[in-house]
Amino acid sequence: MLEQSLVIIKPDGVKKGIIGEIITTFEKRGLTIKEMKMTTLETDVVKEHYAHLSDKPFFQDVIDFMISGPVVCLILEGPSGISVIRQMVGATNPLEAAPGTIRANFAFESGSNVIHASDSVEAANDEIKRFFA
Ligand code: IDP
Ligand code: MG
Repeated sequence: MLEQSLVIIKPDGVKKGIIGEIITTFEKRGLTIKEMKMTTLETDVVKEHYAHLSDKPFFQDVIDFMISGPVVCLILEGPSGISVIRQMVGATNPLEAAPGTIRANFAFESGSNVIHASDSVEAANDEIKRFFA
């Protein structure tokens, strides 16, 4: 089943100069880029996107981080796209991410873990509307 995922290359990924490398990783796997844009996110959009973390002590840090610089938003599509892309991204904590995943390759900290990817088809539908309205 073809599935779409909303992927965000976070401000740390953009600052590190690895936009191309991350996109190449997805392209080489065979995923299709349906949409792509560079933008700086607004606080309200990030608050909505990370509403499931609103009771966490690090919530404000996550918001501040996500608006700290430009990001690249993509809609990627492929067979079983949600789980394939989440596997390629790796665990939230890069220290626990499997070797070879994007977070294991490019990050050390949960707070700056380079990339977001939707965790379900339902979330992807909401997130695609949120970031590509
Ligand atoms: P995910 O990005 O792997 O789906 P979520 O639990 O949805 O992980 O959390 C969203 C984002 O919030 C993470 O990517 C990470 O940047 C940040 N985050 C999650 N847990 C922590 C934490 O324990 N400390 C700092 N930041 C965190
Ligand atoms: Mg998540």
